[in-house]
Amino acid sequence: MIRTILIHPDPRLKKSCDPVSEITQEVHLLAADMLETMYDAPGIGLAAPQVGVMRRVLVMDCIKDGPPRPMVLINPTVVWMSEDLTTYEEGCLSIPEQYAEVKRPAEVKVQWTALDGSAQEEQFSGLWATCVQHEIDHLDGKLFIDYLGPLKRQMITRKMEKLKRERARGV
Ligand code: K1U
Ligand code: ZN
Repeated sequence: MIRTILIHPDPRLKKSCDPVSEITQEVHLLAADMLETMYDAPGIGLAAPQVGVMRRVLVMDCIKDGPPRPMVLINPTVVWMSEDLTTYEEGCLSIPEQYAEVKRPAEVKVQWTALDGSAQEEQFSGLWATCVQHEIDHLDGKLFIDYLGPLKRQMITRKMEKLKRERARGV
């Protein structure tokens, strides 16, 4: 089922999420819905708070060409980050059609729990590293615009407020 993606500003996008304590059928359904929602958008990642669920779950697939690699990360934590940084022009499904350069560690090692309950660890680089950090930020109530200066952040927030007013009026 495709879920509705929350648009900034929304208080749920500013809150830190709670860890998943047990991988229930509900978590399996959430992950399946999040992947469907992400591919439909389309996007390369999605975090549970973006669909209004305040749990530490994210999905991503940064494969551009070739067979898809849908990933579900439960309770992800960054256990190592590279000193070298990389800049990427990021977007966000909760901030449609707005893009800005964000500087982040070029490589990160992440540990998480998979849907089958197994412990996982992987070192990400390139777009995968940028995406996983963007999604973990969502789980901590942080958006990519929080890395920008106050003027640019305010300008984007005003555009999103206008977009939400228009959508509410059915424009
Ligand atoms: O979390 C999100 O809002 C999803 C976001 C992830 C992301 C994008 C860019 C850098 C870091 C993280 C998106 O997927 S925005 C859409 C997007 O980037 C895209 C859409 C279609 C094809 C390729 C990329
Ligand atoms: Zn986002």
